[in-house]
Amino acid sequence: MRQSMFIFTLCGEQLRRPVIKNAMLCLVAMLSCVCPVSGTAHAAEGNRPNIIVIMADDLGYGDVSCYGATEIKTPHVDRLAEEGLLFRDGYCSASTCTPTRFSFLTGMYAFRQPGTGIAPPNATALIKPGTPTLASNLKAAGYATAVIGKWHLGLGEGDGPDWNGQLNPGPLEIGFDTCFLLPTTNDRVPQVYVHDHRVVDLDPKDPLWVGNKNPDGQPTGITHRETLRMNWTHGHNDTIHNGIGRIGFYSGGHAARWRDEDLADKWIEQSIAWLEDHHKEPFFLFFSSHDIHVPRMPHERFQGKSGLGFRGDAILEFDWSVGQLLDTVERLGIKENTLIVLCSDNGPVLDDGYEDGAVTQLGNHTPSGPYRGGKYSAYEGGTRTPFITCWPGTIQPGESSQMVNTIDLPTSLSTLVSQPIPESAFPDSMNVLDALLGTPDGQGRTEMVEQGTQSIGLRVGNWKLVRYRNKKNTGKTYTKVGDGLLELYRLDTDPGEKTNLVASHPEKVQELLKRLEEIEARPTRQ
Ligand SMILES: [Ca+2]
Repeated sequence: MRQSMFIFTLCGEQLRRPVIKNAMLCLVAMLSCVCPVSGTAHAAEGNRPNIIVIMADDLGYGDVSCYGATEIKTPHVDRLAEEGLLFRDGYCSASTCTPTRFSFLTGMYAFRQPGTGIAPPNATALIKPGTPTLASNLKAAGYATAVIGKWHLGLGEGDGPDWNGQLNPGPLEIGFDTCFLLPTTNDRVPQVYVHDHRVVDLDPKDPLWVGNKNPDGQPTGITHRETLRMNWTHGHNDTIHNGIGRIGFYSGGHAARWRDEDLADKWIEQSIAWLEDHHKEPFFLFFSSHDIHVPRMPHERFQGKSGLGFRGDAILEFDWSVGQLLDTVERLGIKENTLIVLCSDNGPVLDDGYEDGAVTQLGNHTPSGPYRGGKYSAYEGGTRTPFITCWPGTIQPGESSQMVNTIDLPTSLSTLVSQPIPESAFPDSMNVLDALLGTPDGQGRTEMVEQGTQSIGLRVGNWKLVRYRNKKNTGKTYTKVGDGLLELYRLDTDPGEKTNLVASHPEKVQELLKRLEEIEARPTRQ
């Protein structure tokens, strides 16, 4: 198993390259210095493509037109799919933000580490310095690394982030050269940017305070509800910023506060600048969009454009962001040496705390496509999400039914760049590189955990077990919670998970339950 990590696998007959072990890369690099236009040099470059992971926030399987959406058009995501490989069985590892992002970087199921649920505003760094991550391993391989956009994996240590001082540890302590962040989520305080270890534009005379209690009798979403320009439906009624109630309180830092409408433009501005600076060296950009998470307040130029309310408008803004990145890669002349992976951090939700038209203007739009559930859920709609890989000239355009997961990217991309994986790192991350590249015999996963907030799923082949905790969901969200503590489905004949087969297939239930308990007890990649 370990041996295979050092092997660059093959991609199409005309692109077939010799197996290259990591130790040979130095020799290849030396040769390429002498003969920069030789075939050997091109082979070496091909082993070290630039990597951009575009992660959407709360984007569902049915939210983009290349996955079947008919009520909204996403031409830029569609362009990526037309030039790349669209996965019908592409997943994120959990149905909420923090655990999927944690697993995407660490290659470990989030349930193994307590505190990796939805991180609160003052969460400290969930990934401790020195933990091997996808970023640290690509950095070790010589890649320039950056994360731009939403973080939501905590900053700092001890009692909480030092918002007025050094915000470390954070991304820079786990492998990123630089970061430009939305530190938590757009609905959680504070509404500021973080660049590397500092809040951007913070005036020391107006210090930033973040906490759980109203510090100064300031207006809140409860006391001044009538002043809000976007009403809340549950939660989201503490500090008011930009006319919108948030989760948590803060004071100060007024010069540093952003407008929701400007976030997407800022991520693109920062990303383009970073790509222009680093496009001549191997790079890894984690482009972490806040779209389409609540509060959905896209830039004015997208408002009202989808006809589906601000949720649809935010999808258009995300699609625009994808287009900007694709255009930049093309303009910089690195299109054929850049692998782009597009994914989401969890499935869709309509009412996630605000009245933004997502419910009332939904019309015939189906955010989860044919699948049941969405954000928070262990049903397919919670984790089966858009997943596209694109690498022109290497990945043949098409569709794939191989099962792949964002948790597999640390091992698979390390394998791609022939970077050895530290002992015990990425314990649940499988090497599905061949499947990601669409090689004819490339195999994806055979089994996979789908982590919800009140339930956990295990898919093995076409069988799917859902196991609930006793505590039931509040029912305030798009997610519908099932009746029993155990449910069993056949995804090939019942993709919508409508017919619970627990009673008729007790042996299969016990088989999958035993396997789930085994996985919970120890990592899946031995
Ligand atoms: Ca999310």
